[in-house]
Amino acid sequence: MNATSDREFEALIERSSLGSLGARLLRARTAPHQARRVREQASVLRVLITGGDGYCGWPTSLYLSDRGHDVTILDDLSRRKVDIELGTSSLTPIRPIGERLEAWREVSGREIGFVNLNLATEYDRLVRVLQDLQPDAIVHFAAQRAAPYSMSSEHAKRYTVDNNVRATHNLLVALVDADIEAALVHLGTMGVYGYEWPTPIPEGYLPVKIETPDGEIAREVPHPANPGSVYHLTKTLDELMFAFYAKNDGLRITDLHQGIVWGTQTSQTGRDERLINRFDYDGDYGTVLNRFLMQAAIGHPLTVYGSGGQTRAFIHIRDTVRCIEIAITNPPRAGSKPLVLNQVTETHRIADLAKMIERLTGAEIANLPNPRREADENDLVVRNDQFLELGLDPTKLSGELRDKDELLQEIVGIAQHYRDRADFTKIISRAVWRKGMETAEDLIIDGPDHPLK
Ligand code: USQ
Repeated sequence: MNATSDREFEALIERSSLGSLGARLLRARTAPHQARRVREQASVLRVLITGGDGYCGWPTSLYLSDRGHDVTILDDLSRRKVDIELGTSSLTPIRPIGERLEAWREVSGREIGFVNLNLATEYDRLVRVLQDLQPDAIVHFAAQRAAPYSMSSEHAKRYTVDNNVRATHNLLVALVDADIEAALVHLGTMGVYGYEWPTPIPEGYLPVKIETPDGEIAREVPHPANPGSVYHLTKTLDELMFAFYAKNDGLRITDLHQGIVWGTQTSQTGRDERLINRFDYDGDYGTVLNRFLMQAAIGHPLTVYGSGGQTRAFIHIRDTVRCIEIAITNPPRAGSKPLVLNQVTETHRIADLAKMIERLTGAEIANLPNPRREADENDLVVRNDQFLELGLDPTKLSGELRDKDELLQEIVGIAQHYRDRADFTKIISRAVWRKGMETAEDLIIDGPDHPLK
């Protein structure tokens, strides 16, 4: 069969709108590599999303499905199990994965496939899934992603390394084993660079000059890795594995060095309450800006660690999902080194974010002992030219005041709506970077006398 004939091409588009049914038909009738070329021309990709039940993975799965891609989620639902371990849960009521997918089918008319699989331990099944699915792109979110959790105990340190490193390595080996040419897009982190660098942080690679007996030579080397937690350490180990498999096996890999994500809803997750995204506010998994907005919503002081002079990179969840589509549709060529894109849109000092929310909501600010080992003050300037050149139009806090307030108020509103679900004893982080470091006491004890109850 001529895979690129007009008839086949039109038939592909027709089938792809049928979601996974169309994908199955296509698989049955076309050789995998021919089929991939046809789909790439149609810009309709078959995408496997590992970790597609999580905070970034779920909205990305819906966004890509909404954009016409044929999406399958692969997830072991471990994020839900960690909630049980920690005795906490998302502030927003997230539905079981089966209900989420059924709701999406009802709302959009599109199907998303689901495979319950642990990447770190179920290698043989993984190979079979890849052979069966023949994905064009794989978005690899699946990881234990909380820095405080990764530092909270010996168990958590070992779990984070065992789980994250084995998952990534198994995926790389399986891609080679199953002879899959898919573009692999990995959710890495800005934290691999550390947060201090004397010039703007480049995108993955650093030009260097080396003195040799024959004179100076110029090279480009991977940016020095400088992880600040066991979780961030796993992402630096991922980088080395990517460099090796790109060089040795020609895998096409994009590593996204993402900043701190904020926000909850995208236009897809907002369509039905059963599609709502996670909202983590607890001391381990809640990230700083979402935590501050939730704290403001329930009348809790904003938990600034130390002076708040830490500067970090940020991105809104709506930009995350857009960046992923840009990345899967612009992969590097086989034989290239991994493409690194800094997935950030702006940087802010933590104290400035707290002041911004104080002005907006009247919340109090509490400067608490910092449970982490990190610089009290740092400057951070990050290059993100590649995403801007590829068409990203960022959603920024540093934009017009009105837009900024609307974005922040939307999240405060969601947190207020679900505030009865909050467990006030889970807000203060108990994870410390070294034994003996101080943590704060609970600032507000929930109970019948609390003014918001
Ligand atoms: N912080 C506070 N108060 C809080 C929580 C955090 O002052 O209540 C401070 C922390 O000390 C830190 C900064 O805010 O200086 C960021 O902390 P975070 O918990 O928001 O983010 P982090 O632990 O760095 O990790 C998060 C995600 C991780 C991702 C990373 C991107 O959990 O998966 O990789 O952001 S980045 O930070 O750019 O490395």
